[in-house]
Amino acid sequence: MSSSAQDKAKTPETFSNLKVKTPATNSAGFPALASVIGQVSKYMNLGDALKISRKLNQKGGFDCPGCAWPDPDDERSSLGEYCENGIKAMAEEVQNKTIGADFFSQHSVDELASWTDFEIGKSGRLAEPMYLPEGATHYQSISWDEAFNKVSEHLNALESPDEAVFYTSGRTTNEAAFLYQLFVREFGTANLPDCSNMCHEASGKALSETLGIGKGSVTLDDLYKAELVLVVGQNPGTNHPRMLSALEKCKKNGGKIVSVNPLAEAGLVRFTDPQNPLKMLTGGTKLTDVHVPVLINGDVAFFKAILLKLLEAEEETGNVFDKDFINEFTNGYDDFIADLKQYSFFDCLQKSGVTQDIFDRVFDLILNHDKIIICWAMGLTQHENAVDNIRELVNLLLLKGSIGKEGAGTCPVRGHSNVQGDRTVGIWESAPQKFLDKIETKYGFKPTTKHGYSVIDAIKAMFEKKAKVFFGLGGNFISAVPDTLYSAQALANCNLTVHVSTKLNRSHLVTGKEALILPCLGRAERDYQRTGVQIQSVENSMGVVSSTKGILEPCSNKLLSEVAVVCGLAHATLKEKSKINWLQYQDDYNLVRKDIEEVVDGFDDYNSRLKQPSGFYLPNCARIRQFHTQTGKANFSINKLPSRTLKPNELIMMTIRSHDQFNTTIYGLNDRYRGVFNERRIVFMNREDMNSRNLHEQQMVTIRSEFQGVVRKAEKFKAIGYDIPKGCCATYFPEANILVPLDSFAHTAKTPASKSVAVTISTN
Ligand SMILES: Nc1nc2c(c(=O)[nH]1)N[C@H]1C(S)=C(S)[C@@H](COP(=O)(O)OP(=O)(O)OC[C@H]3O[C@@H](n4cnc5c(=O)[nH]c(N)nc54)[C@H](O)[C@@H]3O)O[C@H]1N2
Ligand SMILES: Nc1nc2c(c(=O)[nH]1)N[C@H]1C(S)=C(S)[C@@H](COP(=O)(O)OP(=O)(O)OC[C@H]3O[C@@H](n4cnc5c(=O)[nH]c(N)nc54)[C@H](O)[C@@H]3O)O[C@H]1N2
Ligand SMILES: [Mo]
Repeated sequence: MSSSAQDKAKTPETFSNLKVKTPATNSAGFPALASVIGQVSKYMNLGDALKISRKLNQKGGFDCPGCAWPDPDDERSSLGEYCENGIKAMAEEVQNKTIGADFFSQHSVDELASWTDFEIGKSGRLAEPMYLPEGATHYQSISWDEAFNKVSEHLNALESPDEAVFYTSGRTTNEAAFLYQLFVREFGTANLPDCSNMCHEASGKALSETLGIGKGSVTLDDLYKAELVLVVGQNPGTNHPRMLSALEKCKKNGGKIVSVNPLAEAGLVRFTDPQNPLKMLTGGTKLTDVHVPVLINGDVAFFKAILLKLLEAEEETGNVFDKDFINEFTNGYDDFIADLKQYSFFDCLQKSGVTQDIFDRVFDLILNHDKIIICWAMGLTQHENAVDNIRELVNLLLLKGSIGKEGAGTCPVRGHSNVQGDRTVGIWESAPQKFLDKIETKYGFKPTTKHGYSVIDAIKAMFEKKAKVFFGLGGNFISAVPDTLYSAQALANCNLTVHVSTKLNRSHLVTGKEALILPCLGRAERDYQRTGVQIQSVENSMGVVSSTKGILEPCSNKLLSEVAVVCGLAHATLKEKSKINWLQYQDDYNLVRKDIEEVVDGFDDYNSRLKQPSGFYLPNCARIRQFHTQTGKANFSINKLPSRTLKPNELIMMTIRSHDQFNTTIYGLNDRYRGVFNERRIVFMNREDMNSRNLHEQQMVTIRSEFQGVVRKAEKFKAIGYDIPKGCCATYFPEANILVPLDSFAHTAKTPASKSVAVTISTN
């Protein structure tokens, strides 16, 4: 009998040879180069590796699929604006092995599901479309035409278009994303959940409400010029390595850096630029001036304590707040101050877990500087009160007038390389009416105004059989989403699950009754179409749109570009009902960009401006102190301290990334900076918490989370003593997703609260 969807969704509980060393205090440098060379030599051929390292993130080159950190506008390093994890991302994509019909006939779906994520990822690039018929044990090959027809049959057989779910991961380019949402809307639904729902949705919500734009306000140049940068809930040394060069530049210009994080992440302590040979020998730059080891979810408490002391200083001296800015540009100041006064400084400080001494040092820096930038990522967005976390930071910036001026502002650091662009061009389950109206005007059909499913809603709908077809444009849905076992059942309940992918992943193995894998070109590959080789475009974390062009030959001649997949699917599904000539777009992507220009604001002269070597900036109202909120001003907000209380034996757990992974893609088994080697099933614990539970180093434990009366269990994790605040612990994503309750999410944003899971840890 074949194993259940739930068994296949779980990461296998196998162990290698765990080694634990002292965590690093320096990032990049020689070990980073060694790691890159190791990765490249194992999985890529050398010619490709050299071509890639010269073109990665270069003007006229291709955009690194690693992260959304921007490239410098002016000079770029001759070695390539590469970083260790960028090269690892490429090595993963440009593997010299491919898999097709032979591979799938040798390995059943059950067998593949018993492999670790690391092994699954290393099997090679997907080389041809594959189909899993109902009841079959193995995938078999299928032609593209048949595959499109299968999807079309299922979609057209639904009682309502709302019974289909169309997921997007954030690597999809603007061109493919725009066409995809257009197809979905013409098909008749707004069920467009995306990885952003699990990522920066809370930032988008908080920033739209307070500043009138769901994106950050700063440019790279602002970062260089900031007097003070707060890096809150983010681990750039691993997840945005190129950000460290920008922070180094800021320091050289006299800027100060504070990190607010339960962990003293190595990348933020000291940085050795791998592109600077002299620095490699002299040991690099100390980056962080003050590290604040806040408790998990202690950020509102910490920043409220700062706000209270600022208010006290303002009341004494009258020169702390930027009153001109507050009067002219903001709304809600009096209510905000009245609310703030109800809180006690000592209570807030105590709840943040930060000592008075560290508090004082950070407070002095904030008090004495006006050009402040706050950067943040998942440490703030993946909590139930995530929107409050971010609004409280905005309150601080507003008091200091640190918005819309040089060297100051908001900097939510995005994850996937085009997650921001996908939203800009319409991947949005609750798109604004203005956008829908423009679609109607341009194409002559009326898009539904009903809001579609976000990720969490989509999982529930599939579980309840209200949604019956799942289509994923990129990503690895089952491993990325919370509540693995529930979500596995949700996918298994579907009639059809389809994934457009570059690489095999667990989502191909946890299927509906039937399943399809549609293999597509990766970023690095040349995209040949009827009018020649196509370029595409992406938007980085700071709102710069630039081109990306593949340079390697495709790894198989049976791959389609994502644009071609969407066009083929739309053509097959909508047929003569469609108002759109779908196939023209795949011949010439300039036509897609012309349409985007007509429908989305800010893309004037898209095709010609895309030829500019560094791309172009999209308009950003907050950057110029225009606040497109309901009040027309920047809004102060009132945020409560989180009210959650833990039971006496509970710890609060965050699920984080190791240094050797890109989300659910596992590059290797090491987390070098944190000193962990050869293993991922570990839980980082405070040593006192280990002692009080009688746990010794590397003891095998079971982790349980209890939420609304339901207990979830993850077995076989090894406990490791680590410098993490008492009461807090950490595990890796995706191994621990089984513990994240589906119903624990950010209020109003629905971002799963995967950084605050209440757990117990025991030996049985
Ligand atoms: N190499 C590599 N690069 C990546 C990715 C990858 O997996 N690998 N993923 C990409 C994606 S999609 C994203 S979204 C980003 C993610 O980038 P990050 O957000 O940096 O990734 P996480 O590992 O989730 O780290 C969150 C950090 O927040 C801290 N933290 C957790 N809880 C709290 C809290 O309550 N308060 C505070 N102040 N800090 C907290 C953790 O200690 C950790 O340092 O990176 C992108 N870039
Ligand atoms: N517990 C916990 N859960 C989390 C998080 C967490 O911190 N903790 N982080 C969340 C976050 S921030 C995010 S963004 C999500 C990520 O969720 P996803 O975006 O769904 O996951 P990824 O692992 O990035 O997807 C990897 C897969 O994408 C495919 N792929 C790679 N490149 C391409 C391409 O160019 N085109 C296509 N079509 N496919 C491609 C490959 O097949 C690969 O297996 O996970 C979320 N889940
Ligand atoms: Mo993300």
